[in-house]
Amino acid sequence: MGKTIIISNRLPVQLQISNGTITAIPSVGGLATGMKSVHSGGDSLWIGWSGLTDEEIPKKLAPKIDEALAAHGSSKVNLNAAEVDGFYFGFSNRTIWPLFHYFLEYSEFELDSWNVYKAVNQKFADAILEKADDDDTIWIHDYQLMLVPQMVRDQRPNISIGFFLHIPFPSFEIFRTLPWREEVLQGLLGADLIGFHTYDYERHFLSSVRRLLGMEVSFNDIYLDNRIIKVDSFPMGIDYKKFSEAAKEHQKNTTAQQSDLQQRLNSHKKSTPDAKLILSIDRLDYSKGIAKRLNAFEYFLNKYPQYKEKVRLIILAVPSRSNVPQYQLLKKEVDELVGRINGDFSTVSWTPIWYFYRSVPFENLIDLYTSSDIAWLTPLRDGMNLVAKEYIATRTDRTGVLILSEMAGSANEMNESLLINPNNFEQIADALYEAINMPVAEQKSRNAILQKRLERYNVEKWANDFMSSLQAQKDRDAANVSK
Ligand code: ADQ
Repeated sequence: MGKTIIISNRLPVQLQISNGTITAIPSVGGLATGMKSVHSGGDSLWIGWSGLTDEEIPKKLAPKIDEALAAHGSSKVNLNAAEVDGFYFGFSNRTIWPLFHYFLEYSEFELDSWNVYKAVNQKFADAILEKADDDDTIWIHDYQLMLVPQMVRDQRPNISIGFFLHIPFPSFEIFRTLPWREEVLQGLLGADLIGFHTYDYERHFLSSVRRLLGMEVSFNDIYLDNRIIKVDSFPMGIDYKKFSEAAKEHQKNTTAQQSDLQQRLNSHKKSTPDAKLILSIDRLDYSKGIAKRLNAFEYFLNKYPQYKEKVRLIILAVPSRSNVPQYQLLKKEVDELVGRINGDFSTVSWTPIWYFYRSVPFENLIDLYTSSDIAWLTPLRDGMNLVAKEYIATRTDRTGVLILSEMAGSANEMNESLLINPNNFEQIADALYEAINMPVAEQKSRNAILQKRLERYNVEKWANDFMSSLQAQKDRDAANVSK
């Protein structure tokens, strides 16, 4: 049994350089946590970009960086500023991201950035090939690396390769507009197993394979001349225990131990006992529907004016991809909307929206989840949306209402939440009304079911299911060859 090689755009560690010393800090993100059961001990390696361009790494420190990463089972792919620009900010985030989230009008089809994407994918493939043995298992992640599976397959025809897409795969009618659609599909088909969050994404992908490449597809198998590729859905979970235990600990905090944020949230609740806190947390991304959500909130305040001075919307937006013009425009739009709505509705004792544009530490995330009566997530498209799952996991007394867009992958597994169409303001305003007035017993019975499901299908199970399925695929191939 060989080793496992995981490959993603970014490594699960962050490098910090100060005064000539280097520290590698493990990331706490969902993927890094999820892969813990796969990426542990000495039998796995994670390959990815370190987050620093060649220009940012002082030459004499380069060997030390490699050592620091190796201590975390990681190895870096070197990228210069021009490569990051064309591959990451260019093709990945100006072409694929908008297209796969159905923002066709934002999608740029630039030959130059496509060429950089190809070249950088080859760099990632070369990094794998340099480290991989034939009996290794390779797990490639996400939309930045869709050509890597075939690039590896070309050199190592028998190696086991899995690919997982973290974002939606769009319907054929959208996907077909991509000038390099066949190349992208062929790149993915280098894998033995291709995983998506939902059955719909899987179906869209199979339909594109059939219609654009004319390949034989049966159920969820794609037949090539010499091998069979399996396509399946693996809905990603969260580290349930981490969130629920942090919430339990958090509730034990004495006032002195509480963070400034927790104290403020609590004092707000004490001063206005029938007040409701509505929370939304996302990266600042147009796919998350933040601007529409603000407009819908204004609509709600006008439709149900009795909740003025009673509800407060907390918007926590993490800065993201601020080099891409669409993200800069969105930032401006959200800033202006928050300013206008607060200007129109505020009173001396009430500001309807608290808006934070930053990333917050884990403790504060828990403060927000545990203090909010309602989580309100309205993505226009979202591969999965882990925030919805994290909110439910922290509700240890089972109170709290989740209002979730039906366009999020997680909506498939969270039917007990209030599902809404993010474009339907009437329905959203009514869902907010329903959430505010939902009896506690009903909140608890809905959340009990959700929690049970999330606890069971946690992120570790997700990673293990994917790996077992890849192993089964390898065994099936071996059996076919020996026939
Ligand atoms: P994202 O688009 O980043 O992920 P999401 O799944 O919601 O979206 O994950 C965001 C993560 O960031 C959550 O774990 C959340 O706790 C954290 N986070 C958000 N705001 C934060 C803040 N201000 N401070 C600190 N932490 C914050 C992509 C896809 C998703 C898919 C995931 C996983 O777009 O659809 O669910 O990958 O596959």
